[in-house]
Amino acid sequence: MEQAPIRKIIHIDMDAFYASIEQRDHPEYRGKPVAVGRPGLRGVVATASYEARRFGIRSAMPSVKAARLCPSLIFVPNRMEVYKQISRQIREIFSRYTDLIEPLSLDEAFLDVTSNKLDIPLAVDIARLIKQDIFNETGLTSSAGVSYNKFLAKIASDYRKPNGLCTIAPQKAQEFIDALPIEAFWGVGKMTAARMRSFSITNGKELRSQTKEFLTTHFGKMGNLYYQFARGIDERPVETAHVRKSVGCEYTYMSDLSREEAIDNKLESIVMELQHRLKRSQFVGNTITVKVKFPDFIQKTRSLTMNYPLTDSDEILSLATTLLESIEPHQAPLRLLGVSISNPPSQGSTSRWEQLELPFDPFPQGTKTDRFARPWADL
Ligand code: DCP
Ligand code: MG
Repeated sequence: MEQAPIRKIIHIDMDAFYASIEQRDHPEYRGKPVAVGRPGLRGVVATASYEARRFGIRSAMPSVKAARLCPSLIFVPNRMEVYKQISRQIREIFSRYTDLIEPLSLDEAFLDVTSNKLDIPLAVDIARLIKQDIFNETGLTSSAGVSYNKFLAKIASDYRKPNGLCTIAPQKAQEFIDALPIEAFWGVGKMTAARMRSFSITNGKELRSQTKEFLTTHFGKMGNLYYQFARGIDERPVETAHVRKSVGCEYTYMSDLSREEAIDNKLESIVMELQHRLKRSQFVGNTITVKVKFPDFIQKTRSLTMNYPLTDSDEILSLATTLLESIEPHQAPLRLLGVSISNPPSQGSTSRWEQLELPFDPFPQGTKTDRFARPWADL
C-alpha cells in the first residue's frame, strides 16, 4: 500500500484575544491586569491579559473570585463586534496562503499548507509570515504550532504562548508526546483526566503503554483515538467549515400527501426552490437524491449519479419524478418530500505533495500546563 504523504499543518491561536484587543485600543490598559467581562456577582471573566493570568485569573472564572485574586484588576466590557471584525481580518490573512482553513473559534484555526498558494516549502516559514501579517495589520500577537497533524499542531501552538512559534518535527514527536500531561490530549477534559489518573495514566508515555482493548473498554470510541494520539497518529483532515457537500430543499406537510399529489403538484415547486438555492450557493453536483418520510417516520431515499453536473431544472424534475415513483410503498401517504443535489464534480488533484521539511526545533523541557506561570519577562 502506498504510504500517505506527510501533511503540513499549522494551528494559529491569538494570544489573550479579547484582552489584547482591549489593550491595543486602550493604551492605558497596556502592561496591566485586564479581564474582559462584567465585574460583580453575576459577572464571569471571558479572558484575561497575561498580566492578570500571573495572579491566577482564568477564562470562565467568576468575576468576584478574579477581583479577590487581583484587587487592581481592570474589568473591561465585551465588544463582540470588534472581536468578530478582527476574526474576519485574520481569516483573510490565512486565505492568502491556503484555502484549507478550519476555524475552531473566532481566534483559532487549523491550516493545511501541504500545498499552498505561494509554493512555500517550509510550513514554519508560512507560520512566521502569518504571524507577521497578523501583527502588522492588527497590532496583535498570535501563537503558531507547526506539525504533521492537527493534534500536534495544536499542542505546539500552545507550547510557547504568547507570541510563540513551535514546530514538532516527525522525528521528535514521540518524545514530545510521551512527556505531555494527560490533560493535553485532545478530547481529555477534566472528567476523563480524572479517570485516566485513577488508572495511573498521567502522561503520554503511560497512555502509550495501555492496550487498545483497555482504552476502548474504559473510554469507548475515544479510546481508539487516545491510542492513536499516544503514537502521534491523527488522520483527521483540516475541514473547511463552508465546503458544501450538498444543497437540498425539503418540506414537511401539515397533512399527509398522496403520491399523485406529490408528483403532480409539489415536486415542481421543490425543484424550483432547489434550483434557486443551487444558483445562490453556486453549487453543482452530479448526484440527485429524493427523500420521503412516511407518517410512521420511516425515511427512504433514492439517488442517481450522472457523469456530469445536474444543472438543468427540467432534467432535475424529470429525474426526481422517476426516483420518487420508484419508492415503495406507493399507496402510503408522505409527510415529507425533499430533493437534493450532491457530489460536486472533482476538481482534479492540484495538490503537490512533497516531503515535509520541518526544521529541527529543539524544545525545552516542560509542559503546557505551566505556560501561565511563565514570567512576564519571557514575553
Ligand atoms: N473565551 C470566552 N470564554 C471562555 C474562553 C474563551 O469568552 N471560557 C473567549 C475569550 C478569548 C477567546 O474566546 O479571548 C479565545 O479563547 P482562547 O481559549 O484562545 O483564549 P485567549 O485567546 O484569550 O488566550 P490564549 O492566549 O490562551 O489563547
Ligand atoms: Mg487564543
